[in-house]
Order: sequence, then C-alpha cells, then structure tokens
Amino acid sequence: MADSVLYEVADGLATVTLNRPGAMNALDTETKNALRDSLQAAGSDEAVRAVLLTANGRAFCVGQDLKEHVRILAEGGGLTTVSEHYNPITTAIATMPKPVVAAVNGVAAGAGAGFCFAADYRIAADTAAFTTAFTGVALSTDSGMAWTLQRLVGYGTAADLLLFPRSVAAAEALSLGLVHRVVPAAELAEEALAVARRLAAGPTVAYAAIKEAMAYGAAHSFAETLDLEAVLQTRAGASADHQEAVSAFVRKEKPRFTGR
Ligand code: T3D
Repeated sequence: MADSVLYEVADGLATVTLNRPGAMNALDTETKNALRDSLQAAGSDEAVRAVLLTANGRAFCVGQDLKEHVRILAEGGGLTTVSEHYNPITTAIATMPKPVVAAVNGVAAGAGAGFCFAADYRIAADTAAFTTAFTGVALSTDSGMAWTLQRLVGYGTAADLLLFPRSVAAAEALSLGLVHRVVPAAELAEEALAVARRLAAGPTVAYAAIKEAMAYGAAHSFAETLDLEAVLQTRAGASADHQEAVSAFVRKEKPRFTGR
C-alpha cells in the first residue's frame, strides 16, 4: 500500500489511516487507489472483524484533491474517478460484513464527508467539522451522499446542506445526527479505538446481519424486510457466537465471541 494510506491489522481490527497531512488528506489518485484497496482488503479478510477509518493531521479529508483535479482537466482527462474510486470505496465501507467506525479528527469535506456518512458509527473530535462542498466546485453528489445524508438528517436538512454547503461544526453535527459522539480532540484516538475494539471483539455474524438488514430495510417494504430478517436471524442463530452468548448467559458469565 502507498504511504498516503496506512493499513494495519491487530486483534481483529483493521485500522485504515489517511496519511497526507500536508495536503489535508486530499484525495489524489495514489491515495484513492490505496484507500480503495485497503478497504476492500479489510472487507474480504475474515480475520478482520471491524474497521477503524481515521486520518493523520489537522483534517480528516478535504475530498477530491482539487490541485491534481485541475491538472487532469487541463490535460483533457475525463471524470472517471467516481466509478474507479469513490463508488468502490463507499461500497466497501457501506457493505462490508463488519462494522466500520469513522474517527473524524478534523474537517471532512466532499467525498471525505461522504466516506464518514457511509460508515456505521461516527465519533468526532470537538474540533471536527463537515461540509458537503460539492456545489462549491459546481459538482453534484458522489460517495453515496445522496443516499446517506438524507437518511441521517432527513430530506429537508440534506437538501439545505447540499444546496448551501457550509461548515457544520462538531456540536451541530451531533445535534443533527451526523455523528454519534463528540469527544475532546485529545481523547479521540483513544475513544475511537475503544469503540472499534469493542466491535472487533463482538458477534461479527450478528453485526453483518444487522448491517445487511438495515441497508435492505432502507429501500424495501416492511413485509420484504421481515422476510429478510427471518433469513438473517436464522444465520445469526446458527453462529457459534450465538451458542456462546446464550450458554454464557445461563452460566452468568461474560461471553467470549470468536466472530463465527
Ligand atoms: O472527478 C470528479 O468526479 C471529482 C469528484 C469530487 C469529489 C469531491 O470530493 S468534490 C469536493 C472537493 N473538496 C472541496 O471542494 C473542499 C475545498 N476546501 C475547502 O472548502 C476548505 O479548504 C475546507 C473547508 C475543507 C478547509 O478550510 P480551512 O480554512 O481549514 O483550510 P484552507 O485554508 O481552505 O486550506 C488549507 C490548504 O489545504 C490550502 O492549501 P495551501 O494554500 O496551504 O497550499 C488549500 O488549498 C488546501 N486544500 C483544501 N482543500 C483542498 C485543498 N487542496 C486540494 N484539494 C482540496 N480539496
């Protein structure tokens, strides 16, 4: 993997760290390739039971690297990055069968914000901020934001944030439902790691089923969702972790989940 994205796996947790702090983690081609490949690797590695997505420096990610983008446009290059990068990256985050935690250490703009919104859990530093940014550079949405944002904050607020991009500070992001928790900046790394480690030590089959059921339920009828829940609950009920959980309950002990 390129240095612009760091990837490490320990104790069932994959940590993916955007690492272009001097460029506010702007997404140039090398970074997008490495981020896509890292997330896809984490998604398909059975030893990985949760993913922590974070960044080094004062920003989380300011979206497309506009300096590189200008050069590509000047050379007559087409806008192929959505299908080559943003769609696979967001798909990996949203659909991998394990929870993804975004630890938002600073500003998240454009596709950078889109990646956060696609994650399953968002914890932000009190110094973080979000901006949709797209219309500021005369672009439409990408990175799934047309789908995720309205589900997080409702259609009206999503339309406001997309049509009139502004910096939404962490405290407002919490009240809008854009993030789950806000913590002091100095405590973000530790708090986010604790959340991600807890998920990495949890019932992975059940988490995967919940993720799949919620995504399905967001776009299907109640009756259709009940049908899928029946299938997925059967799968979770057949897992070793379910056996362990109920027998530990009866023994009045804490369950030890293996993710199987
Ligand atoms: O092909 C396609 O389909 C394109 C797909 C695009 C997907 C997208 O993500 S579109 C959205 C792209 N992102 C933006 O439009 C955000 C632009 N940046 C900003 O609005 C602001 O910089 C921020 C609100 C994010 C942060 O503001 P602030 O005041 O904290 O920092 P700053 O002073 O504006 O920027 C600091 C430096 O970062 C500065 O560089 P310099 O002057 O020190 O050399 C600035 O140019 C650079 N920077 C910020 N954002 C980007 C960037 N450089 C390249 N690309 C950026 N996106």
